[in-house]
Amino acid sequence: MAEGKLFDKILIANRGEIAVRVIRACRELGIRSVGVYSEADRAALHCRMADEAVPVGPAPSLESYLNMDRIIEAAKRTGCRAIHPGYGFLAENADFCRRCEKEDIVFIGPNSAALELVGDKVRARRAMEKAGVPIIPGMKSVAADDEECAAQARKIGYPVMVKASAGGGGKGMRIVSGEDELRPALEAGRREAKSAFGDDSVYLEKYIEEPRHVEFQVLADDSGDTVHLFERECSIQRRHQKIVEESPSPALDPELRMKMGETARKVMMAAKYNNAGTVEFLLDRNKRFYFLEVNARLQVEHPVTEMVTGVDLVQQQIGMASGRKLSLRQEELGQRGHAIECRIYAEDPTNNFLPSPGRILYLKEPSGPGVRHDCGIYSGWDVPIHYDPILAKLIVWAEDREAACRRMLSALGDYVLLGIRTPIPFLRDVVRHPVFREGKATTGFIKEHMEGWAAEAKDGEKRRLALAAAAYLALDRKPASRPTAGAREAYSPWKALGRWRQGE
Ligand code: MV4
Repeated sequence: MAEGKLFDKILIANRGEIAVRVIRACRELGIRSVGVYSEADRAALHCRMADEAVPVGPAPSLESYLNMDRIIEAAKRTGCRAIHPGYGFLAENADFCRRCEKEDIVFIGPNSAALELVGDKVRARRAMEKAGVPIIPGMKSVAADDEECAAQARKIGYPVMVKASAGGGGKGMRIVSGEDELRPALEAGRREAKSAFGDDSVYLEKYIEEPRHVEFQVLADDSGDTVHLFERECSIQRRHQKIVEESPSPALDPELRMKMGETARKVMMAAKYNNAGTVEFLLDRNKRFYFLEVNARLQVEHPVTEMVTGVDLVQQQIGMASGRKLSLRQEELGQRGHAIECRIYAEDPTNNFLPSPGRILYLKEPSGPGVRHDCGIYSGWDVPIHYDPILAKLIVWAEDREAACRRMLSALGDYVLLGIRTPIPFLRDVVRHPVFREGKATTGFIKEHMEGWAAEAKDGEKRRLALAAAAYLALDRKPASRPTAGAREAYSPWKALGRWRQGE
């Protein structure tokens, strides 16, 4: 990235670990950062790390992080010429993007027309088919009436899937295995889509059984120069929430990777897309791939791409948004080693992954060679209930996949977070699972192989947590002292921790 002056100051319209991630990129580029916070986030880590922080309203996100007027006003008041939206909140909101364009504030993301096109799944499918991109067989316009759907479904062949045109994230989706199920599925899909997106348009696609989810990272500058930064495998999901991601995907060989990468570039060029974005594909059993959708934002799992390509995606986003041309060339990009990310949510894996807000009593972050912890919390802070429960991400890099799995297990074993429940013990069992370990997991993995986990793990987990809690409280309160001669062997917190690490 040469030439072109960067912004002096950027407002980050987000919170938590992603706000912290963007602040770091700003610092490294010599750009001042302005954070925003709701009343529940006064003491949040991102506020403490930003050069300045501005209040934007009460705790509910509709009144703060989603409040476009307050965010734009905050940018103007603090002299920011650009806004980074992170992920979630306003990141894929075409109205917000357009408001920024009108106010002469640079939205660090794609242009509003591209955002609009990829946000409309049916329109995107048509555009991609026209561009010669393989799409899932199915309808090219929204369903008019149930009769037409029944005819279409027969033509596509059961099983089919009802999908919301405004959709994403699995909302409004229904699997239909035969004609008798079609009407109720359409009805349910429409109802769910209406309440989630305010738009009840649905359409039908052929249902792909047990697909893998493989996505490609793309960067495109304002002149249309477009490169891909290879793939991320994101098949380990629970109810459409990703849990573990990695790069490279164990399902691709060099030839397929090249084909999919070229297709991803074609998708973005057809959408006249700029800045950073992701092209999602489904990969079926026979390794045929289909375009699914475009994620028009920096994604939660972007670090695995950064670790294997050595490219800082947030710095690239900022550079391109300030008008710089891409200096990366496709032929010079490659993947080195293997990276895995585990998401640390405030959720209780022993209790149906219910949210687990509360005070962080103790946090010991894992570290060591090839270990990265993208974190939005600190010890003593209260995790609010109002937002997405993601607290942090643990990312490891190693020379190959097996070494990365071992490094992840070691780091998860070192990770101590007390006060709230987290899925750390669940994540360890995912990474230890032979199906995952062989790289054979599909999107059905959690349901098929981890369903009974809570019942089996509950007591053991409680004991282990109690052990770790006792050990750390003892460490915190009692500085190590030399045992007096003849005294009975004292309780050793370190030994207790050793047992915790071994997963006893
Ligand atoms: C599908 C599919 C099977 N066949 N479409 C889920 C989220 C949404 N973005 C698309 N999704 C799917 N679409 C057809 N025609 C299966 C899924 C799916 C899935 C996709 C990616 C990752 C995890 C998933 C879990 C369940 C279902």
